[in-house]
Amino acid sequence: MKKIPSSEITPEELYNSRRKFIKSAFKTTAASILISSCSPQKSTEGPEELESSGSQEINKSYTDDQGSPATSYQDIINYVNFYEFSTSKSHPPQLYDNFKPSPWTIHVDGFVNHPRTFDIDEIMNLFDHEERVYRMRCVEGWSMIIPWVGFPLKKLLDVVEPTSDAKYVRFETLHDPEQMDGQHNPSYPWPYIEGLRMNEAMHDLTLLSTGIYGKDLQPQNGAPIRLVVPWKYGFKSIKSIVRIDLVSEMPTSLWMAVGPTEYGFYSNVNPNVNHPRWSQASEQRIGQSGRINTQMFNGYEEEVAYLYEGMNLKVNF
Ligand SMILES: Nc1nc2c(c(=O)[nH]1)N[C@H]1C(S)=C(S)[C@@H](COP(=O)(O)O)O[C@H]1N2
Ligand SMILES: [Mo]
Repeated sequence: MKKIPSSEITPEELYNSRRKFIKSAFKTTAASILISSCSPQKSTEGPEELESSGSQEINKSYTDDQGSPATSYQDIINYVNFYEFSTSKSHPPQLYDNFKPSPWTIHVDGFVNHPRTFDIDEIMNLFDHEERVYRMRCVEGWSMIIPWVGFPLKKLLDVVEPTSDAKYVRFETLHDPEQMDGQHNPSYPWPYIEGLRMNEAMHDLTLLSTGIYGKDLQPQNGAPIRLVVPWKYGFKSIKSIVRIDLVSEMPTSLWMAVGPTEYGFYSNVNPNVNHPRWSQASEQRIGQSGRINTQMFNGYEEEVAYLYEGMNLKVNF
């Protein structure tokens, strides 16, 4: 048995301790299959190949809460939106040559009792990581099912203790054009910003993720840590976070700034509210042919609809 390949950027020792830690937090059979499965080790830089029979087994054992199988690891790492690197969805591995996801810190500040700077390794050890298989629906009309490794954002917020003035959470991606070449593109007001209302941020479905399929996040998926909000369009799930601020006013996200008539703050997946330039009624599941119907709140209506009671979802898009 070869061991699971580490991400190229993580020192072996740290990698092993992370894996040990994550392994101990796993509860499902699927997770233990993954941990003990064979996958090829690649010596070169770049996305790992998982075209083995082992990965097929992995894929089969991962299903979302509706029984749909997870998207292949290959598709998840090769079909991405990460404008800090490129506006194209397929990224050549050299794009990440200058990107350093380690060392990495996240500053958490604003209306909190205990402002704090977390080192990424501290985060790996402070919070029990678990696996969550979520649907991910991009506003462009495609979707995936992704087995995340992560922990509820609430756990981190509980540590810093938001005060009663905190109404929203504002997230910020690394801004360093030396590391992320796409940030030389002047069409976007870098850094990438996203936000959640307090009760959205505290919802149990809302994750901070550090891995996919049991491996550390690849740069293109938002290494070393990114947000995952499965009932909202994918762009809310901000990648490579360096700051989290508890604020009193609704943050202006990058997409709100770029296209205020096309992208709202809430951006809940809603098949009845079309994008001004295309329908949101259906979606293409990556790796499958044809289109499937898009579900209200991306299929998480039972869990999250109460957050928006009394709100006009067509106006507050
Ligand atoms: N910082 C940052 N976060 C980002 C993006 C981005 O360009 N920059 N793209 C978003 C979009 S549009 C989507 S659909 C998801 C895609 O996540 P994935 O590529 O890991 O599937 O990331 C979101 N997070
Ligand atoms: Mo997206």
